[in-house]
Amino acid sequence: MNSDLVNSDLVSGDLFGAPVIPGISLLPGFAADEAGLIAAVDAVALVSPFRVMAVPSGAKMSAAITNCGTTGWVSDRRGYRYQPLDPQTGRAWPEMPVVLRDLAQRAAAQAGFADFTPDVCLMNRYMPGAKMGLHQDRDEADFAAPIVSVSLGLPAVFLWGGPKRTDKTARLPLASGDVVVWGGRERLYFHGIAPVKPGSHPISGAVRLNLTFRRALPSV
Ligand code: MD3
Ligand code: FE
Repeated sequence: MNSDLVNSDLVSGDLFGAPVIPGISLLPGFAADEAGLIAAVDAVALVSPFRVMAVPSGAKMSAAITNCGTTGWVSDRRGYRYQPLDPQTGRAWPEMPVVLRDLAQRAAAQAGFADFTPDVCLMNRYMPGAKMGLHQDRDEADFAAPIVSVSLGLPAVFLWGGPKRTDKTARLPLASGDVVVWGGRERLYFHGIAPVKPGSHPISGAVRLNLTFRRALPSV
């Protein structure tokens, strides 16, 4: 499935951002203010630093993560969950910066999700060689809400599978400033990130950042 996917298949099909593939909208370069967004990430990381988390097997993830918003995604030997306190600081996660929330809401609206109210932004930081294995995002309460993904810094190849782990994966290059909105049934598809290639980005240096805006807790 998806074996013939190319970048242009995902580009919004009309001026109003209606997706060609239901449930997915690629908005190339939508995150234009890379410097302002990276500065907002840096401010969050001053309060809740990026850290490498363990997964239930005991292995370490290869990307470092942090969160902002009213809750945050965490992983440890006990499993995956959202929790309101940063386990490393014992304090609330930092508030979601307005420039980040505003970007996510504008991207969601462009993709047809007018009332997206994210309560968390999960931030992934990849050094060259870091990757993310195929997985589903299913720790959120409401799969009807989309996930808005913002890529900054070094480019990466996004691996996009299907509803089953064994489904064939397509490769989609993601550049700094690209935004993808995932909704509909594709919201639960397997996906991952190929090892990030060495390189340097003028603002982030040898780092790729990915921000995913999510609705983790029930909205009612
Ligand atoms: C498709 N992050 O944090 S973002 C993750 O680039 C994650 O760091 C990757 O997968 C990254 O969970 C990919 C794009 C993305 C995020 C969530 C999705 C694609 C998705 C959820 C469902 C389907
Ligand atoms: Fe994911």
